[in-house]
Amino acid sequence: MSVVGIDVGFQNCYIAVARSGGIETIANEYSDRCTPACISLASKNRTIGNAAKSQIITNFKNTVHGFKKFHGRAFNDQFVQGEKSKLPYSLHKLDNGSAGIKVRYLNEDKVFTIEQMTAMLLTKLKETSEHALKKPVVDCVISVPSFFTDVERRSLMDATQIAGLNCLRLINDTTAVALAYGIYKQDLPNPEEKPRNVVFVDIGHSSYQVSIASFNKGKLKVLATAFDPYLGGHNFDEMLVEYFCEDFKNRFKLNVKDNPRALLRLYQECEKLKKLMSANSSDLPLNIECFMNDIDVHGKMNRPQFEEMCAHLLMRVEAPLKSVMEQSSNRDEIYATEVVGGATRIPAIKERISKFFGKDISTTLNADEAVARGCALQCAILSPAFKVREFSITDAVPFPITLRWKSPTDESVGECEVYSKNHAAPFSKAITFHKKEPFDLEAFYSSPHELPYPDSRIGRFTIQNVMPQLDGDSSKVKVKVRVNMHGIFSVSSASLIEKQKGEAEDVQMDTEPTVQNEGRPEEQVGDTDWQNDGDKQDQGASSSKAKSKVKSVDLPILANTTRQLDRDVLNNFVEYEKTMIIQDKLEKERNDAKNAVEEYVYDLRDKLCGIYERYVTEDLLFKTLGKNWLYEEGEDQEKEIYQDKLSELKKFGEPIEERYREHEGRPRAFDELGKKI
Ligand code: ATP
Ligand code: K
Ligand code: MG
Repeated sequence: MSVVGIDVGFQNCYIAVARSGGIETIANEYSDRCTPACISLASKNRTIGNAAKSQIITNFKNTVHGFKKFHGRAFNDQFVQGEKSKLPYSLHKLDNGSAGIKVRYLNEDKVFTIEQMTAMLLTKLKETSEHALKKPVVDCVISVPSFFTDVERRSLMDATQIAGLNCLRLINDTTAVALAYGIYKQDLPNPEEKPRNVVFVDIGHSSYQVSIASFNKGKLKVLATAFDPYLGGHNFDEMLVEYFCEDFKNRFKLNVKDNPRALLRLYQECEKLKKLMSANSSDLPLNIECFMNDIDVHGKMNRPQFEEMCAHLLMRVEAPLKSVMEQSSNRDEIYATEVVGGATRIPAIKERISKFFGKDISTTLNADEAVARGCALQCAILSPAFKVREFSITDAVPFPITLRWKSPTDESVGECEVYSKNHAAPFSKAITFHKKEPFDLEAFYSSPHELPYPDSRIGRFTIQNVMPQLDGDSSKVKVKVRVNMHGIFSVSSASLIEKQKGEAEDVQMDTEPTVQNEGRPEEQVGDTDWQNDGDKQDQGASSSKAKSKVKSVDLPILANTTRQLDRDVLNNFVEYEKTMIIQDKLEKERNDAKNAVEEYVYDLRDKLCGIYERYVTEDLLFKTLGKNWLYEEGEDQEKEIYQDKLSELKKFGEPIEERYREHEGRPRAFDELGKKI
């Protein structure tokens, strides 16, 4: 079983794996531990990660990046519409209303769903980890922003399935960081002692997350979370880009915004400049050669000026910190503030955070890799194949969840907040209803105004096959709901408790439903959403009512969750991803075959003019190869053609090589012989 943790960032992805020596982050084929969240589609294949990033400008319409926050979003969503005009590639409205991405792939116009795009990225990360571990990778833990709602989480889970991964847990970014922080700490307070409270801050390229967690030996509990989903390093790049667009318009009469390529280049240069400013407070140059209309542009910027124009962004650093402290009652007892995420390297951001807490911030964790490491640690904990220190993780529900019930005939409607804000998660609850007929449960987020998502509905769950008792009374229906390991809400099971003849009446009419905490669901590997744990229900029911024999019958549940991908559609995507993987593999083999010809030709040409010179009378190579075969007819051929060409060339080259070897070997053989005699 593989033990892999993946941080799927808006801009940067990291992979950590568990090996016998511990957790380590691994590098891709470019010896880079960061894999850009970037996919480039082309006429013969797709490239993903570093190779795709280098296509951002040259193949801008078909090079897709910055799509993570479109998960679970409708095309008409305000956020999507707002971003749309800023993207170099096109968004497209899918039949189900979701936002898709339109690109040119294999010489055809093609629309991919966001799930498919993330799956492509995951395929790449899977391959990188398989290469490092030298075995197939299926099981993994993946990070997710703590503010992602159910729809977004389900969408990400679908992406993992398309990529052929079995995601054991979607873990919140800051919770993964908390785990990476706590698990190695030897000096955590004992279970009965006052816990140690630590604030975790992660500011990435697209968003800002904060959490406060309390630690005791062997456990961590997230007390509260807060966020600004729309504040990250990207906003700071944008300010610089705006500034230079204006500057270049004035000084060079250039309209950068009309030229997507130039704009993308400017973004890249501004990001570099932003990073340089983190280490330098003096004037720094920005020079781009042949920027637009063959004009070289140059400008400059310094840190104070940058901070001034980003003042409105910097002002937003405080709110989530304030919120997280207000939500937890331990505001005076913060042991440390640990910061991660690339954007926390901006000095003014660091200053704001430490000013808020009135003390220095800690940077003991690796700002780029802590999330991935935490994911790998969580995977190791969940894996039966790996021995790790016992460590229990209790996360918090970010948005309160309400359940509303109604029957099709009777008018009675009721509702109850089943998960309050910061309620422990994962967590199961049993709710008892008294019903005579099937009924609907509607789950939704209780406070839409604090939701960073436009739709507060989670889903409708119909409890089917409910019937009255033989005597006409309402039946007792026990419904189990839970927030699972991924932070996703579900109605996990329902059962009808049948009253046995002649038994004491314990079902009352018109009683209010009762909610009972069941606590932590077992952290089982491969925890499926809709599995029916009816057996456990049976036991629970009979043990709690020892004297009256009750029989319970499992009831089917019809789940209709918001924006859920159809199973058939998902299966098609799984197959299509496999097809694309094969296509990429074939294209790679074709290219390798072409490169082999090229390499052989160059090598032989070199030698024909050098060491082989006296073994050939005429330049046969050109006869064999044709003058510029590789650049003309041989420019774009099937793999087999290249392989044939290589054999043909070798038939010509190898005898020459042999003659050369034979000749070169001869004097030495005599020498040796001579010595012996
Ligand atoms: P998200 O967490 O929002 O999904 P991410 O995980 O991909 O995004 P990170 O890798 O944590 O993001 O951070 C990337 C951001 O950090 C980029 O905006 C990058 O420019 C910025 N960054 C990295 N190094 C520095 C630096 N030295 N100074 C300023 N900004 C930096
Ligand atoms: K990251
Ligand atoms: Mg991140």
